[in-house]
Amino acid sequence: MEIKVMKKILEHTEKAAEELKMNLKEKGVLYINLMSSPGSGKTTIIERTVRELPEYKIAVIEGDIQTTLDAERMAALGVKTYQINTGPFGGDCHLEAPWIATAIHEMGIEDTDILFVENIGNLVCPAEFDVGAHYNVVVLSVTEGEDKPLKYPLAFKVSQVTIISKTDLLPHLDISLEKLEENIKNVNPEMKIFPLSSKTGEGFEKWLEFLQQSRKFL
Ligand SMILES: Nc1nc2c(ncn2[C@@H]2O[C@H](COP(=O)(O)OP(=O)(O)O)[C@@H](O)[C@H]2O)c(=O)[nH]1
Ligand SMILES: [Mg+2]
Repeated sequence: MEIKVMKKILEHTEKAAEELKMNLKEKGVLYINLMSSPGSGKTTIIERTVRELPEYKIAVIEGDIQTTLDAERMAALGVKTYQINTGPFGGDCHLEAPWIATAIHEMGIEDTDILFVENIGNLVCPAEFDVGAHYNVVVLSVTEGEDKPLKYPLAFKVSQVTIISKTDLLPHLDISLEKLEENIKNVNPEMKIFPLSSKTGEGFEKWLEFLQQSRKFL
């Protein structure tokens, strides 16, 4: 009996993910799910992307356990935004497709070109739940060390893109970018990797080009 209930919930979540993927594609909305540990630079990447792509209508769903701080950063840019807080209902460390579907329904997605979901900050739980994104993007900052793709492989296995963020800090660190990229490729040989800095804009154009091409050929 218990097993039946669990299966039902999982089926519901998987169905919602599939529907989101399909519906947003039909509507011409590129759907990107950003995952990373807290502080890797997800919100800052979205902020710079919004500024650099003024011709695109961008919507953002923010996932956090508490606070509307990230949604406030988005609202300050005039971006359509919606905050999901999991704190009031158990403090989940990930977002699920049905909640995103509800957020989309409530905020409205008409005339949107790109939807970013900023998942809850950690490299473990979000990777376990398919939210139906067209691309899962894992963000890893250079301060986190070369070994993280090996220690948290699932996030890298379920993602198609890795952003290596904060490259402006490289001169202050001992990390080897080469070794980091090698570790990522060992976990996922197909991974597209974009090293960039949201602060200086170095490497950012390749990420923007990826978004533009993905939106065009959705
Ligand atoms: N030096 C540097 N700092 C950055 C960069 N991107 C983000 N940060 C800083 O890293 C901290 C966390 O960034 P945030 O975008 O809030 O991370 P999030 O928790 O993943 O959304 C903030 O203090 C940012 O200013 C970057 O490219 N270079
Ligand atoms: Mg954030």
